[in-house]
Amino acid sequence: MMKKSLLSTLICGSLLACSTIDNTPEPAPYGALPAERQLKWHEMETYVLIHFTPTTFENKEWGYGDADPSIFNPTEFDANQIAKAAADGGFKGLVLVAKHHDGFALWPTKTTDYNISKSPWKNGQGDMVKEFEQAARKNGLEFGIYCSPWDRNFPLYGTYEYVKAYREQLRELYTNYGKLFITWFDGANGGDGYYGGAREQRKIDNTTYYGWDTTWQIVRELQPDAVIFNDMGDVRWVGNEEGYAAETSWATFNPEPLDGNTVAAPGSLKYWLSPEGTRNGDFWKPAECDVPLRPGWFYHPEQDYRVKTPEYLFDLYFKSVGRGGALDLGLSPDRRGLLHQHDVESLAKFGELLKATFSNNLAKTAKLTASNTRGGSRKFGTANLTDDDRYSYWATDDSVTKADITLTWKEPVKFNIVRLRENIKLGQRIERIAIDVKEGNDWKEVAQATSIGAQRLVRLPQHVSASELRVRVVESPVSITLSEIAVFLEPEQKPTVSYKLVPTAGALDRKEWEVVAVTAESKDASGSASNVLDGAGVTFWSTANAKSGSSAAPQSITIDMGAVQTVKAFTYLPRTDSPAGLVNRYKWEISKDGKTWTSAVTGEFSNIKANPIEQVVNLPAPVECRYFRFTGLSAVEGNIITAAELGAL
Ligand code: FUL
Repeated sequence: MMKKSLLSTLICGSLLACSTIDNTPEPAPYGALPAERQLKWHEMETYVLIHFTPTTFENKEWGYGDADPSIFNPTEFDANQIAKAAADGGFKGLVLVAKHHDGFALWPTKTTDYNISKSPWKNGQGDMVKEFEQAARKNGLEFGIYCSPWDRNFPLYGTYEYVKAYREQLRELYTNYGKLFITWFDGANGGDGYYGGAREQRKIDNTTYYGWDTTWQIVRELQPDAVIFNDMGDVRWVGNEEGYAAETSWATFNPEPLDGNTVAAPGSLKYWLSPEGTRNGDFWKPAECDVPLRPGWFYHPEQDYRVKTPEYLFDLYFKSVGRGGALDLGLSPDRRGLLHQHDVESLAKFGELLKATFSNNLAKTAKLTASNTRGGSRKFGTANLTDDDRYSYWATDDSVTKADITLTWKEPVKFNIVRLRENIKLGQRIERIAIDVKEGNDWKEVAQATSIGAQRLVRLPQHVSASELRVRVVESPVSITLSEIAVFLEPEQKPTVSYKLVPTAGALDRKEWEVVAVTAESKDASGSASNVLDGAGVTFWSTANAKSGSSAAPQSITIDMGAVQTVKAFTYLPRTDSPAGLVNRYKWEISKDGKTWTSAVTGEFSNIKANPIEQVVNLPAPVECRYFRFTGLSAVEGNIITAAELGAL
């Protein structure tokens, strides 16, 4: 060290360039750090996830694995229309579900006959993975692949033979479709399926069955730059399918096994810790916030009017990307093989909103002053905060863990968004910040935020006009290394309209309806059967009983609609506060007189645990009835039955 500084003094004495030599050392990194592939993933921020398989043609969310490949015949399929709509929405990547739980491969794989070559599409000569890859690249999008570990078609699912075939599928996918930015591994696993005609339930131990360490070596070997989406991989599931992280959301995360288990595994960990992550956790595992543009991941014609609005998507952007995660938006081509016009329009307007908001960074016209700059050095000066480089940064001295930056404009500016980024190559350091604006001679605090990391968007509820703005780092365990302060004005703040406010088209009026029988109901009013008709959504019928013992599935509830009606579909709204008692297998029976009953429909509510949205069950043909009896045959958890609302269309 001594020698080095002596040397620089000597050089300084003799050369004019001495003022550019700056020996101020970089701060030491803090905690778990992101890998290069994770840095690239953070920079992307948003991408889409496409579900399109025979399941689309069955109007289901999870194919059972028994659909005849002949139904997969999209007559107007155009990957470019889909990729372009995503690009217009400002998305940076496209992830294709190359194989979903139904086991149908969208590429001509050698590992199973249940694949695209058996479909009439392009006379069995097509490769849909290739078409999506090419369309993505043509539209400037990175490409990624989801290949479901669970396979409800494969005859030998549950044995090692399947694991071998699955690994081979990954090899094919990671070899033939260029560079991937993400490999997506779902947590849903095991259960009922066709399995080559066995039609049975197969349980696997998801902590050991897939041999993830060996399986993921294939990603590292063939796609070293791709992140692995999975709680045990590089990017964690945020723990819900509604697209938001917690208000405080750390990029570091320690997956914890469920009580009674010794190891955490995909689909079997304390996922309720995922929205927030783990402060000072051992692994850099930022959150991916996945959410479909419509209620379901697959296309259903009855959801054509339930497409999320551009304003709703914009709000989700703040709750995902703005909390240091990424937004993964599900798109579902319809049976033509195109995105519905409503989806295209919503994406385009969302893209316009992003552009109109984030293209003019007002911080670039401000003068920035820092209360402390590391070593008084330019290298760590405030100019780094507005240069659009995520890794050049303003830093403080090691002893300084509280500091502020003031932005001053010659004239007052109007804004409502402040974007902050840390140089995450040095870890997630800052604990908490506050934002003040100058009113007259006084500072007024307008916001506080935690967990800055790769990106934190602070969105003020109202436009603010000020010529001075201050960002105060209130708490940090180590010196501060902030790479960006940006300030934006959201053009027009519209109320966030949720698709959830749009009632399901054709819902029958329930004013005259009455619960006339129930096999069991909770003794507490909170679990009363009448809750299924109260329209509240949050209250529910439950067969759980703390005192007298719960009543196990199956359980039924009978409703009198007051008069004979024509019904074309029944609806079940699940509770959303807990997975206990969420029905996954159901039966609906109907009657005209309440005495003679016939079966109307039986089936499965797929994916209800991860995505507890209203389930619409279309009947094979419209029926005339006055009474219906709903039976919850089994539940995803808890062996009780619950229902928040029951209805009919
Ligand atoms: C879930 C799956 O079970 C859904 O079907 C969907 O693919 C979603 C993205 O992940 O867990």
